[in-house]
Amino acid sequence: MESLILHLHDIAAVKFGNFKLKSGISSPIYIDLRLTVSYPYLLRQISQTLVATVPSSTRYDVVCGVPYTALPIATSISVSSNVPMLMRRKEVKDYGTAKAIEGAFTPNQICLIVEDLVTSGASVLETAAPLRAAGLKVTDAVVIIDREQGGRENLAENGITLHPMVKLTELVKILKEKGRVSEETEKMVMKFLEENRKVAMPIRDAVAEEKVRERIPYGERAKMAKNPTGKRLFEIIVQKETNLCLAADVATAAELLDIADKVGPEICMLKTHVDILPDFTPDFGSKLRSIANKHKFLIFEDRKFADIGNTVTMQYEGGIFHILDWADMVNAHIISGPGIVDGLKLKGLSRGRGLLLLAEMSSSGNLATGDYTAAAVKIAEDHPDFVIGFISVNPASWPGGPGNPYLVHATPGVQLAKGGDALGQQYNTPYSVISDRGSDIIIVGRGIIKAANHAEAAHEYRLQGWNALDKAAYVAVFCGKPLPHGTKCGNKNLGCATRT
Ligand code: S5P
Repeated sequence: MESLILHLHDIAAVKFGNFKLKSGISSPIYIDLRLTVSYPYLLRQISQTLVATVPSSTRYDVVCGVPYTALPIATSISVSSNVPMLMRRKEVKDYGTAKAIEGAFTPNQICLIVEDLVTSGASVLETAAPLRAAGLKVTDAVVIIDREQGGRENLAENGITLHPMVKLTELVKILKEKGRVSEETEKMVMKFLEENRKVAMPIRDAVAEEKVRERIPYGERAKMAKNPTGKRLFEIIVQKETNLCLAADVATAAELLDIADKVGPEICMLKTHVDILPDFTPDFGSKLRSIANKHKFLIFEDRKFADIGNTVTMQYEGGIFHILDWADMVNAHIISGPGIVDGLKLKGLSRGRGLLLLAEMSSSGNLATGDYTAAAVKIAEDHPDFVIGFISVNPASWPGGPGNPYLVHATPGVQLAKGGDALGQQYNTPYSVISDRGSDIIIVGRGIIKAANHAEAAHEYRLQGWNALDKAAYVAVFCGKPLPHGTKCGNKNLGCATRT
């Protein structure tokens, strides 16, 4: 390993000086392992050392490199160890086969992730997510250099053991011992690493974190809900152990009903845009209702009403869609003022329907921020019998936090990796939405719709959304009684072996 490190220094893959990092901070050390592709002997040496770094007790059937730097390294491991390789696409194609993972594999095979440099572990997680969604098991990752900035801990939290070939502090020590860097440089680098040990960890606003942590279990919130649909939603989340809503944005009603039946067991809610279905027929509502009853999920027509109270009463009840007859809940903008809630309530309340208010939006440059969001909260709290919650994006950041516990938060713009589309949509991960941003429900559209296997993809999102819940805060739901913070609940989805 020592000779390998000296080689990396020889080719300037590890450099000392004063470098400006992507994050804006100045670093006395710079690592660029992309250079290794120009040195076949080095690539071979790296792959052999990496294979030896993984404990012999660790089993894996395939390897997958984190794009792009680790791709040639994974290829070299694959060729020299005769282990098949998979490739993860960074950009999933929106057409053709739309596969996130290229290569041949069978479900439940174990995939070892190969990475060049780990800081927070985020890129390893971004590669693990689509592998897991495709049915592979990801339990271990091997990396050339661990910067020791929280990556090991972050990955462990996500069920991945990190095997570093060398830690950055060890690497610097070796270079110092071999006379490649001065004592002064060594000290400077060590000081820099110490000071920046936590920079790459997600930094949460302490107040927001506290508010999220104080969240009350869904079971308790069901009891507080003043609207029957809101109550039922919390109950379904608890009973089915899912906080996933499918945004069923598909081409036809036939396709929608088919997906609803397949994905039904995984979701608490199914969201429709009924006006995009060219084959809509008057019996669509009753057909979807019977699937919803069979799998126990609620139907949310994402109608985004925005007009004055009188107009929305007609839009809700009439036209060709008769939304009021089949949708458990709808949503509305508050741009026209509180009269819109009164109008929808006039029709929906006696039928036990509920309403979500758009307090924030996921698209870039949207205007639902600050005072507008605060106004949505006020209107919701003025109508506790009808408004069941919000479409929101970051309720933990609101001045009052996520607010009244009987109100639910459902968040769109969710995919396994952060990013966006070409038309302004912005994506956050299930973990970030539920754990950092304090939401309750993840709304996932293309992340599931574009997957080769809808049910499998939905299952992966369900696990990610559910596991992101603050475990200690939710134990009471499952154990039937409040338990102290940090006590295990016995729920298998929350990582406990037996029910207590
Ligand atoms: O702010 C919003 C509000 C909604 S309801 N941003 C959104 O994306 N939505 C809806 O969520 C949107 O209409 C779509 O149906 C879904 C997101 O789909 P995806 O394919 O981007 O996951």
